[in-house]
Amino acid sequence: MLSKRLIIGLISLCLMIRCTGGNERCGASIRGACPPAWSQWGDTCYQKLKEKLPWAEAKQDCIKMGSVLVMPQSQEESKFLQNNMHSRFWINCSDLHVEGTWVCQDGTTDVEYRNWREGEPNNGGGREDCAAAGKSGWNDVQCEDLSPVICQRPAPQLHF
Ligand SMILES: [Ca+2]
Ligand SMILES: [Ca+2]
Repeated sequence: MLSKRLIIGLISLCLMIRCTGGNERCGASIRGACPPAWSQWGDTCYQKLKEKLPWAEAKQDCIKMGSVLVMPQSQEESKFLQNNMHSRFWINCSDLHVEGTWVCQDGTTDVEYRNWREGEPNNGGGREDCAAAGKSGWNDVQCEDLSPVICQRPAPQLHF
């Protein structure tokens, strides 16, 4: 099973490389399978990191892996992540720049979806600026807290 996914991953990688640079044969494309160790939901691949990390480190570690910190954009996506990855995890959502103004981003694209738990965000103790998703919704917590990390990246594209 793993080797089959590896082969598919390699094929899609080769196709991706071959198709860069405006090759005319590569007009159409579809999303392929995720690389090994990544779980797929729709057009996105997800991976849970082994360690719990503070929020800023979580963001950095995802970037190092060629991905971004997860930012669920629907109830269905949140449910998939909770059932398959972890019940609680950091999301790419903070009010670090302007207190009370939450910036939630899929990479660098702003995301409108919100799923705050009742009574949150409450900026507890005056220093809760990073958001974590849990079973009953999101909560703002201290950015230095250690939480599980899920990284996301688009599924590789297959070109034809
Ligand atoms: Ca805050
Ligand atoms: Ca809170």
